[in-house]
Amino acid sequence: MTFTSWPSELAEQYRSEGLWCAETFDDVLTARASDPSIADRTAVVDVDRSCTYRELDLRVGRLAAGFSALGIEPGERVLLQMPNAIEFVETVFALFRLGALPVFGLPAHREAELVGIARAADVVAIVHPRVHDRFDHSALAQTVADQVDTVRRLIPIDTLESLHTDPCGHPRSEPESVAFLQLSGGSTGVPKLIPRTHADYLYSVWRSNEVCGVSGDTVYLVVLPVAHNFPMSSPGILGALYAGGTVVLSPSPAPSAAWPLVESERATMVGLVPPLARLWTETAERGTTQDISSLETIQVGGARCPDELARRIGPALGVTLQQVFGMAEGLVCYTRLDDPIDVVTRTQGRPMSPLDQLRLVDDDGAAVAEGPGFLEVQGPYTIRGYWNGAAPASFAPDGWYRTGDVVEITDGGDLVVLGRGGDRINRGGEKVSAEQLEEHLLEHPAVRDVIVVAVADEYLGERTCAYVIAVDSGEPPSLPMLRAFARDRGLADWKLPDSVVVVDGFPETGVGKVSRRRLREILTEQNKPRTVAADER
Ligand code: OOB
Repeated sequence: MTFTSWPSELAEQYRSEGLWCAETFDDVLTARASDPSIADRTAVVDVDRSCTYRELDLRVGRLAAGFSALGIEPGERVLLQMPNAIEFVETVFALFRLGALPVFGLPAHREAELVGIARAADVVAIVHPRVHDRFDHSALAQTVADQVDTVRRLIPIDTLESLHTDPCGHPRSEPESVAFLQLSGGSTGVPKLIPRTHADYLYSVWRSNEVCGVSGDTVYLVVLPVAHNFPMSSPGILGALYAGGTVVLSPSPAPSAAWPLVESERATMVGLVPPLARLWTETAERGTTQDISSLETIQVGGARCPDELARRIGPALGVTLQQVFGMAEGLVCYTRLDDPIDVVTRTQGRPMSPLDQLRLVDDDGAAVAEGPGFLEVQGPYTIRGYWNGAAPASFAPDGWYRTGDVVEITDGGDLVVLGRGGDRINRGGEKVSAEQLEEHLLEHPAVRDVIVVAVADEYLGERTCAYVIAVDSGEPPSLPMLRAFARDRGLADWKLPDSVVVVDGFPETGVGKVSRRRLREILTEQNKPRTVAADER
């Protein structure tokens, strides 16, 4: 079983109430490109070029035919590792047209992640840059292909143009079939791939547009990695394209790169993670000559936005702040654009759909009347299982998704995200699995045992700290040593430990063997009042 569908009564309700429609992403592009009032508007802009809806549609047709000529079949999976540029949008829509499934890797992923993803999804091809940010992605793609038998084709981005050929017919995808695979943040061993259908994802896109006020006049700027669920669909590039607006792709989130694009393209909306929101706010507070007055809404999500920062964003940047608490598995909560300032600065908003159902449970899964509690959810765009049934414990026996987030719900129905139980560290929006990092560090010859926990960080919110018990002899493990080791094992940079503390032993609880999870909790608790030194920066 690759995909777990919704219970039939719920699916029927979502259809009959008009949430799931008989439309695919390819239908949307075709419709916009053949609408005379939209066809010649700019659909996508990057630093090199731009294209209209009509041009995008034509190029997508030619690329889809090219992928087909390469032997890529409907239903097959293609791993994308693509930076923020127009080719990403063209490739995704070409795969939709063909009925093949994009799998959304990130440019920062390295061998450990990509091999895991390629295997779990049985990908047949990888689309990759040759070199990006001084890193050799061709060599990386080749390493992945050497280890994963299903990979038949490596497609460097600069060869996409040469694949273009005369469009040919492709069978239309079923609206309720899987459109693509997203990645779950902080995956361990086998990556958790998230199958999203056209119908469920399109609903989340158009409902996001309603909540976020997206229209044909919206110019949506992408500064986060475009393949991430937040800039993809909340309301993201798909929202802007659905509405007939314009997508602007910035290669970097730094004000020095992104603000000139805001000025030249008159961008109206952007999604940021909290550390970036802080950087943008501080840069604006110091004063800028760049004209960013076209910006109307700044969304902040991916990690908890500190209240103090939330209060400064609007005044500093002359925008309305919208907090977004979402997950690639589904549920997205937004503060509303007309919410009182208190709600906008102190909460992470409320579910976008009236048919989202939330419940709070305790450690044992029992319902708690009053929060805080672990959030569980089911709804019209929240998955019921990972691809191939991976990590079944992430779903309750009745199919609700266990988010792992500890939240409180205010009297007004807004969520306040308090943190997570367990093993995931949220490094300014980038998720790190403590378990995965521990597995890698345990392979180091100088490490006898290790527990990875989150420690508070002023800028990132959280960062990683590895508590290490060293082997008896030899040089004790140091931070540079362990970072280099983890990097060589193919971990993405953001997952390398930020600090290391060598300890003689782990806390005793007096009840015999303690689980790694419990140890993480104890060490996290011990950590709270002080910050750990030994930082590389
Ligand atoms: C977004 O998606 P993912 O899949 O990378 O991460 C989801 C997790 C949530 O379960 C939560 O732990 C954390 O990220 N998170 C937040 C948050 N937004 C996400 N924690 C506190 N406050 C927030 N505002 O991160 C994502 C997907 C769609 C839209 C926005 C973010």
